[in-house]
Amino acid sequence: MKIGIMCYPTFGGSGVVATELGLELSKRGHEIHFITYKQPVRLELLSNNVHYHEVTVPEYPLFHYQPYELALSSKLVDMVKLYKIEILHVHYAIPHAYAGYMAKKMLEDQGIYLPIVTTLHGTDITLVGSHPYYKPAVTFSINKSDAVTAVSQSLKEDTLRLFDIKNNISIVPNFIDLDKYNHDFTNCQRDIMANEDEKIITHISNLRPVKRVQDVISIFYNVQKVMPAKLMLVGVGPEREKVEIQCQELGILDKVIFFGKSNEIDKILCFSDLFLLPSETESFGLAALEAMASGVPVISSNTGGIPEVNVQGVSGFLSNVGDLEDMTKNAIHILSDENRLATFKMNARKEALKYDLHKIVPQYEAIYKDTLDKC
Ligand code: GMT
Repeated sequence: MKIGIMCYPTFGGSGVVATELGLELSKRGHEIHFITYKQPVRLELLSNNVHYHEVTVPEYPLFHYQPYELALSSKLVDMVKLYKIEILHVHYAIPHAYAGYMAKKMLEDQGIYLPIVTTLHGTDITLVGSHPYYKPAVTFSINKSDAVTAVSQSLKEDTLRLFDIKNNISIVPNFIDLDKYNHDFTNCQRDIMANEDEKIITHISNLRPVKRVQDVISIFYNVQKVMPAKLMLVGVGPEREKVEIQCQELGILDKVIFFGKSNEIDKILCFSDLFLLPSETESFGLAALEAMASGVPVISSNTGGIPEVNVQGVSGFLSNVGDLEDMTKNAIHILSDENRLATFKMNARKEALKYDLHKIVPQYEAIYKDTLDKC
């Protein structure tokens, strides 16, 4: 199939999923066309089957807001005609599902039918999409998609609760390339980051308020009072300055390593002992799955789709949002006993196997085929 993929090119979960999906589909013989404003961060272009089409928005002083959706749908129309793209998969409803629909209508005018598969990822529904300013457009574009998927049962339920949806929503969970995280743990270069007796705790996110990064610092602060430990904080975002000040005030700045953006997540996870994800809301928690695939147990909140990924008492523990006492207790429980830690590490990896990309990507292929057959 010739498949167009529209996504955010950044480090965010939806962009990562879209990119990994496109790359795997290309390995399975499909021709993939990424259409977005910057080359996606995890995109490897050294493949015959992968193309990247950049959307540029010329600045014009009249516009207070530059019309990205217009440029996106125009680019899409051109690329569909040029490369004979058969189906479009949009990741993150805003504004991709809307721009896709506009392109579809323009193409229809020229006798070309372009079916659209929309994948909902989380904040496009729970935080941003349900805002009254966007809701009518988001509802419309979900209902006008030829197929709709959500990354968890929880996100499907949120979508049906928050929007008036007439379309069926299939659940296709996020997935992981297990080979990427299949470490030889003797080679992790752990000694670069910490002393032998220190436990390594990690958090990876876009450091937005929804991630509750201050809770990460508080949990780490409590843990390092009981045992030697270091915190790896990966990602950039608006909470960074606040948490730096928090670390300074708590006197733990020397124990926290701020990585910023990183393309070496697999290496960082390789030497991690525990992953923290205390988010306010999380439709899936791809970062937790990446940690589990690396054999890193997860201490998380029990919100949204996280309980579908992190299994209580098996791959880690879940607590109510903001229950720092419980999260600290659970973290210490896992880290304080080497045998227990080893069991949790093994279980985490085992749970992650359920999300092997070889099991999940064919589900998307089946949806594309089904959608094309119906046209
Ligand atoms: O985590 C974020 O804030 C980024 C956001 C995105 O769309 O890029 O992530 C959402 O999609 C991910 C991939 O499907 C999910 O794993 C995340 O749970 C989800 N984030 C939230 O729901 C907050």
